[in-house]
Amino acid sequence: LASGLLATTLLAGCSSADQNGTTMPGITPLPVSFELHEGAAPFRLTESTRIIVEGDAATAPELLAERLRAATGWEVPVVAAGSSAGSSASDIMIVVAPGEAPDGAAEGYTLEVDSDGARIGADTPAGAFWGTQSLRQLLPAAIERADATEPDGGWAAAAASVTDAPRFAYRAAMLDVARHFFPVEDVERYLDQLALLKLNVLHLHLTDDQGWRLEIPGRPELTGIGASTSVGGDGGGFYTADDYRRIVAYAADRQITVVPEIDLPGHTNAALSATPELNCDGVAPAPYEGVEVGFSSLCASPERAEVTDRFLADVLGTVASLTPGPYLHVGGDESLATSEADYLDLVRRITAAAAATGKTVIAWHEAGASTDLPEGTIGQYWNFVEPANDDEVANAVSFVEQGGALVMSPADVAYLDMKYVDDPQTALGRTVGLQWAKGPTTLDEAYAWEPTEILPGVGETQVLGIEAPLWTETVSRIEEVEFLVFPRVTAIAEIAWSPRPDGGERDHDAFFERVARLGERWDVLGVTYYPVRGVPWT
Ligand code: TNX
Repeated sequence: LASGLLATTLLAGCSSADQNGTTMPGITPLPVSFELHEGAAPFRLTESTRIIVEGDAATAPELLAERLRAATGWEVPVVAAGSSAGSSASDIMIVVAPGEAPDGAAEGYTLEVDSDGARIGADTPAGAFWGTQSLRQLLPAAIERADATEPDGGWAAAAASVTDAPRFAYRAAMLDVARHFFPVEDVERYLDQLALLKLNVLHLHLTDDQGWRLEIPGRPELTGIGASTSVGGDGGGFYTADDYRRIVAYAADRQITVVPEIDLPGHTNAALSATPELNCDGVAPAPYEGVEVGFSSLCASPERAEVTDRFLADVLGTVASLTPGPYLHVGGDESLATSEADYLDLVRRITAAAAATGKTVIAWHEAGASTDLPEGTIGQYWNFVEPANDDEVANAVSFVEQGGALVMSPADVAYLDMKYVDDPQTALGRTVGLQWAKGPTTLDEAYAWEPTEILPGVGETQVLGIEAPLWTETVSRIEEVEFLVFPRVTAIAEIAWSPRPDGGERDHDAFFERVARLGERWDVLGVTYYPVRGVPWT
């Protein structure tokens, strides 16, 4: 750790270019330890570079090879260790074996880069994959290209030693595909960019008042009329079971777990409009294309119990069976159309149906009002860094009291759909985002909070992780999603991955410097981002 702090200090003090004109590298999120061997000869990719694999590194070697091949035009074969003569100075070794990761950390890795070669060591394929993402960030931004053009200075990576492992196990971004629908290709593009930041969870908000986005066998009406709308009449859409499987597989290849959310019992107008018998009065409401919240609910009445419970079992059973990951998110937020007693009854039945699938249940923190949560249910806190009132705190802490933990998403710092200061226009010529939390959110604010200091009794071991949600009431195209997400999601990724700084103070200048380095990569990748003030963009 000491060497990591040293390197951080060195990086912070440096201008972004050294005397050869090459850009000082940075790795985001900041590793536990990152030591640049200044003055030492760099590692260089050459026409004969190979990726040599020992142990099971899953997709990490091939995905790295694809990137290097596209950028360099070279062959970059992936070979098994021992199948050829020893490694040479331009090779990349990836070793997955017990004892390789620091302290045996499940997602940890070591990375050694110098003129004798590059080597990644990890205990798991996940660790190996995160190691390749760090190596990628040590190479010039041109490594993100696909036109085989060597940059000035060649394909060099500064000599460095990295020892790294994440602080939190759950490092998430959420995409709301209900208010506006985003096709599989958009989600894959999003996953690519999350992987670069070592985020390992994609929470998909699959249903809301404005749309139902996942095919459920035997219930075609849900993806019929239920998927026909979105906010503002921008058209509908949904994922077939195969589409969803493609997303899950693409994510898994990048060590990302998909957490599906079916938002219940509120935020259900799409389901109610498609299924008359779910309504207390048996009458389906019209589809909804506005942006109000809190007006819809499943029916708690005993006369609807059978049909409602069958719906819950069908839907949650299907989603669970399509999802290899351990989690199932059942919403629970903003159920303002039910009495407290009805809400508690519905939450009990919903979470029980979800737990019956064998998954670990996740719910927005309001659901902590229930004392009947299945053992280990995870709460997602979305109130503010300074909680607005005692109820928000009590509901959130209730998950811990019932044997669970929390994912922290305080809206005033982690909500990516909050506006930027200056309210800039997107390429489509409109301003986007909301400001109900605490007004616009700056990159500084997104970076300047500590997840273990928000709720009493919710410290390091009760925080499962951090999530940055992106609600899509105001954005309909993936470019606009990216505009809101980048660069602010980097702050969330770093709080989730990097060690809590000594003394608690984060180094904003050094962080902004590294965000500028990411900006060079996003430029090459064609990722849309808003060049916020304060970052030394180049
Ligand atoms: C609150 S956060 C909501 C969403 C909105 C979002 C907009 C939460 C659990 N519910 O329904 O889309 O605010 O920022």
